[in-house]
This record gives sequence, C-alpha cells and structure tokens, in this order.
Amino acid sequence: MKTFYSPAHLGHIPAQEFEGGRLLPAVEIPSRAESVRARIEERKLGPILEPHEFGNEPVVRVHDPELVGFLGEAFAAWQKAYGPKALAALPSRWPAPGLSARRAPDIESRLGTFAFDAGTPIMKGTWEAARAAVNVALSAAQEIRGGEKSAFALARPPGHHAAGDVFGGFCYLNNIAIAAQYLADAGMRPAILDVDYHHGNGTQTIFYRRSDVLFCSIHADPNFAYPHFLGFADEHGEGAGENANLNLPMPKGTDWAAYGGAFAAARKKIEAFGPDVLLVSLGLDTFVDDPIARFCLTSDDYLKLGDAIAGFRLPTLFVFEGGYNVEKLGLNTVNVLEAFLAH
Ligand code: 6XA
Ligand code: ZN
Repeated sequence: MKTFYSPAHLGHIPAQEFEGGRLLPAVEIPSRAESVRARIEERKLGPILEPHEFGNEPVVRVHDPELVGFLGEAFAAWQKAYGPKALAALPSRWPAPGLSARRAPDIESRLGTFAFDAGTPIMKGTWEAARAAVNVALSAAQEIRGGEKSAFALARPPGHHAAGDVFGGFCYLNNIAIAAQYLADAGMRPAILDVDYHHGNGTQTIFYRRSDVLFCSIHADPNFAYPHFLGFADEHGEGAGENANLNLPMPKGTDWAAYGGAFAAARKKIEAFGPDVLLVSLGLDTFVDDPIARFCLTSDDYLKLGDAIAGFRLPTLFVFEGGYNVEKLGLNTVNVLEAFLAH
C-alpha cells in the first residue's frame, strides 16, 4: 500500500491545551505522525511518497473561500495585533445567540466567527501543514481514482471536525471530505466510514443535505464526549441527504464485542448505499490506553478492524485522524492496514 506523507506537518506544533479547567501539554503533536511513519518503514508496508500540489480548487469545492482565506492570513493578523511574541492565535469570544453574527474585520471577531472551539491553535506553520495534509489526502485519492485497491493518507493535522465554514477539534481543513468530493467529481460514489473515537461533525455537516456521499460514524456518545453538539443517533441527513447519514454513538468502556455490533450496523448501511469507493477516517483514539478517550480497543482489535474493513471488498482510502497514545500509535495504525492487506 502506498502511503502519502509530507514533512510540512512538523511546523505545526501545538504546545498546550485547556481541558477540564487545567492547562495541559498538547496531544496533537508531530511525534504522532512520525511514529506511524516509523512503523510503516519498520514493517515495510510500502513506499512513503510526498504529495502532489493540487492547489485551492479542490479545497473550495468543500470549504467557504472566506474560511480558506482567513486560515491563510490568521497568524499574520494575530501577530500584527499582539506582536511577534504572540505564538498561537486562539479565539476566546464567539457570536453566541443574541449577539450579531456579522463578519467583522478584526482578528478576534474573525477567530470567533470561524473557530468553534478554543483548542485549535493557528501558529506559524499551521497553514502550510493543513494545506499539505489536504495534498496528502488528494494524492492518495488520485491513486484510488487511478485504479489502486488501497492507499493511506498519513495526514496531519487531522480534518474530520472541520466543516465548510468553521474549524476546530485540532482540524483546519477537512482532508477526507475534500478527497471524497474529488472522487465524487470524478464520477465515483463514495461512502465515508469514520472510526475515530470522536464524531466527525465536519464531515457530516458537509454532506448532510446530499445523497451522493454517505457518511457513517461509530463514535463516543456526544452526551459525554467531544464534539458535544453533534453526532446523535437521530441525525439521519436532511432534504436530498435524508437517510445518507448514520451515527452510531457508543458508551464509555466500549470494547470490541460492542464495537463489532456497531460495525455490523455500519456495514449494512454502507452496503445498501452501493458505493464504489470507501473512505475511512482512521482515528486510533478508540485505544484502551488513549490519554483523552474512553473506549477499550486493544492493539489486536485493530487487526480485527482492518479485517472487517477489507470485508467491504471496495477500493479503500484510509485517511489518518486522531489517536494520542504515541507509544502504540504506529503499531495500532499499521495493524489496521496490514490486516486489510492480508485479504
Ligand atoms: C478537544 C478534543 C478534540 C478531539 C480531537 C480528536 N479537547 N478528534 O481526536 O477526532
Ligand atoms: Zn478523535
């Protein structure tokens, strides 16, 4: 299997996050992707290739050009406002209901307009990293379009929380949605299966009113887990997209026995949709020892997951999302890919 990877992610280095009323060291850090890359090399999974440049055109098929423009200039505007020592732009005020939602020109208003949380910093290398992650996903998609059976987009920063006009959840541009749109534009019929611990609210929102792309997600119940405000079981899609969205929220402590049941439901939905390509939002934060999550999958369970994904017998594009146990992240990720390839 070909892996696409860009060293541009190394310039995106979140330092801290505010969680549970405490300032903690960041978890979405460069060593995540590096540990996966090292394991791919160790296991000789296949070539690791630099992405091609696709430009902004496929990005604005999915994202509001105003969001894209903002992300490109936000850090410079932040430093202009707060000086060269201001290391990372973060919002701290929002146009909540009752306030005006007009798009004001100052950096604080713009951050509050385009960011939906305060955990997704924009620093010097962020835009370049986010653009490279999109190119990584599109390069892998191009392989699938060209007839490859599978490809892995080792994208960082992740993407599945970013919607058309907002970013958040460590995500800036929605790598998998942009890849799915690219494949749909090539005449294919994509199904997206999101197995990250967190609901892929951005991907869901992007395709929510459409019947040509299926979104199906197995994730921690938003009643206790991020992103809190989307990902409930009664979200089925709207308008033309009615029935093209399936959420399978799961309780704390979900292990493979419970996960397998949800996977069977996802499988039924995906097969009924009749896709000709599968895109997998591959998050490994379902791991029992993930520092920010509460599921109980083991490293061996990721072999079962890869095996189950291979059971669709579809061309499959894997796009890296979350997963924060850096020590086991390479093992767990490559377990999915190796079990998939064993078919
Ligand atoms: C914010 C947690 C963001 C979740 C990021 C993630 N404290 N998404 O892994 O898949
Ligand atoms: Zn996640």
